[in-house]
Amino acid sequence: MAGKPPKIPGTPAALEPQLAEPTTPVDPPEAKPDQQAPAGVTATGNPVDVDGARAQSGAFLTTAQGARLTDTDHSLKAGPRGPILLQDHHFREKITHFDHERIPERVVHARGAAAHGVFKANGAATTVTKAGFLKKGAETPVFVRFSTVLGSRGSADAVRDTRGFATKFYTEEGTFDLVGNNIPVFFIQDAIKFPDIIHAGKPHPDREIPQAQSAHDTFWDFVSLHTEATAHTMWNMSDRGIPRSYRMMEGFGVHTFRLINDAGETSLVKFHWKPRLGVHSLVWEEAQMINGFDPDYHRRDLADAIEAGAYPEWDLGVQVFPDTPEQTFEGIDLLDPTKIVPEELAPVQIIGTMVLNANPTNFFAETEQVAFHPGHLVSGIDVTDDPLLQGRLFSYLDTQLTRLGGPNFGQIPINRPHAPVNDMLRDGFHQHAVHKGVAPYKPNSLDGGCPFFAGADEDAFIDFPVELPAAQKERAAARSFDDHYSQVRQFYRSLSEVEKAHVAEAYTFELGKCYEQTIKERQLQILANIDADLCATVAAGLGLEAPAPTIELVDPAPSPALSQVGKTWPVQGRIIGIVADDTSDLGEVEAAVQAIDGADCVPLVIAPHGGKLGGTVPISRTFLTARSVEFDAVLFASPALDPRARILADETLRHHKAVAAWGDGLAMFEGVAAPGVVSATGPADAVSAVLELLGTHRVWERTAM
Ligand code: HDE
Repeated sequence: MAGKPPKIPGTPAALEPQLAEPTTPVDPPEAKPDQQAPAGVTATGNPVDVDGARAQSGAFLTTAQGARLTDTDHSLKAGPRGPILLQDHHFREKITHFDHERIPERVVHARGAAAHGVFKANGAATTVTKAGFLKKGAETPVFVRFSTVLGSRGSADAVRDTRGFATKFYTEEGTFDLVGNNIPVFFIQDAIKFPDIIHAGKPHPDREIPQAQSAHDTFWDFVSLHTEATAHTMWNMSDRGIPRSYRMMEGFGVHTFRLINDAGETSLVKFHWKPRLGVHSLVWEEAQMINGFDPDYHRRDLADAIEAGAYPEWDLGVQVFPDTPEQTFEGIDLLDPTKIVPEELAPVQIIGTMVLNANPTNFFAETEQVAFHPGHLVSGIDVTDDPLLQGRLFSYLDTQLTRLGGPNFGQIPINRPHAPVNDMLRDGFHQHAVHKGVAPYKPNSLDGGCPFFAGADEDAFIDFPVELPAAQKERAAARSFDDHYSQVRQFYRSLSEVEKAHVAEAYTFELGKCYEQTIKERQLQILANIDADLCATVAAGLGLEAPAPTIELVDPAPSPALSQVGKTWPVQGRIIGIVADDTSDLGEVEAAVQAIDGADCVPLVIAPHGGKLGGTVPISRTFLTARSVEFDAVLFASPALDPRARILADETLRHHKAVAAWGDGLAMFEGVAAPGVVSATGPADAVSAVLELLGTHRVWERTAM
């Protein structure tokens, strides 16, 4: 058996080794029946794939050199109570490897979760790009990593922050990375300011607090002095900053890209991911509570949904603009990454769909070691001169050299292209390939002149020969980058009343956490230049005067697509709690469980104790382990015999979640007449009412209780 190692059953396609291994792998010896790995279950109760990639391969524990071991629990000592001997190679190898298990976390986007999937093109993009993976019916394996930006690797998921949305397409023409965010604008217009915004957002350098938050003086100091951050900050303060789930987020390429079609014609485009489940958010108090009760909330949600077969899906779309010398559209500078083009002006045209259908097998190997780069482009997709994108094209490889310990991280399984690689890059730390030949240079005659150049008709990536205007060297930005307010006003005024209220609360909360009066006042001035009502509400909350605007406020047409409220969406995968106790009618509780399950939602029975209700209905949570924030809606089949059930009901009401009760449970809401509080005739009625309410995500008409 030479070259390619055998496929391990159950290995996702993305993990299949693509490069020849340095040595020919040898199958482990056949295990004796009593040495088989035990059949197991995962944390969520599904069977562990013991024979596949999840298993420890082979029957015997060995050293890294393959020597079989009889003991790994005792170090080699001079007698049972004596000192450890330096000759204990196994001890030193085990501890040394452990000592070096951690690698530096990402300088930003350190906290993330990822999944494998597949992207299927519908062919609509072929008029604008020759990229093979966007041709009709093409199916491409993908790996997607979602992340927060500011927090460290162990920080909580539901913080107020931007979310990364990075997708690796393993295309046949090389890897294409779409390294985007869930917010379509960025804080800065030039990459040289990235260290400034990140230093301002990260914890204070003296005490290293606060972790994973923007509610502190250095962040607001910077953004109040640096008004080009106003648009992104507004998006952060909106509900977009606290997504309900990675599955319910939009994704944006942010920059404008240039596409090239078969005829050599170019278009400018912005990429959008549209989640099939809609865009939904948490409410702020709920998010804060989640960070205590379940800091892994988003990570767990993604993995559980995929494990349960509720595969999240996104449509990929593009806004297409003519590639004119000005690179503007309807007066909007397409090279300014703090601006959007409203969807009403340029509709998002869907070019394919992505489904995430497999969890990573090993977090470190895949989620931690994956390396994205906006410069990973394929034939038919090129960059523009957006000064933020230009700087990013330098930064990613640079940071990965340190983070992944040298220049060969492209050989790590998750980073290996699925297209053949023939790159003449040689040697370096962690070189895994055993390259053949004597002439890793071009031109050569000793290796027969190999490898050869590809022509344009062989899917070669060709930098598009963009004509550059005559210019002089200078440190400057285009004048069109100077408008920092009008689109922010448009965003705010396109929101529904409830979303506007959330924005005002978020600014009031964050500025209320600042100590410096001047920072608050400076930020209020910025709000005055966006909207008088918003400024007045925040000023009142801070106990300060609302200043008058310093600019003339223009009124762009609202863009309804910016609001996430007012539509109905599929409810698959939503989590519905059922509060019951030993006095509840078990048949009815079971009927509720089945009705919820039948709607592809997740029923979780909450009871005073663990085990089974009446010996038959499995209990998922007790009043000790449950908290309202875990559920999208709650049903009550029993009254609040325990004060914690009362708290559950109160929080559910306060967070605008649907609730329903029947039978004895009706006692929970006696005298409460509010929208989304359903007095049902029985479990079927309760479940169908709650499912309908969930279609709009939350009962926003109910004022906070
Ligand atoms: Fe990044 N960014 N970024 N960024 N970015 C990184 O690369 C950087 C920006 C984004 O899940 C780093 O490998 C600069 C915009 C995502 O692994 C680093 C600038 C957008 C991820 C880096 C930006 C992003 C990163 C850190 C200003 C949305 C996580 C670790 C010019 C379009 C990818 C790494 C993952 C990660 C630099 C701005 C998205 C340091 C210099 C704008 C989703 O290279």
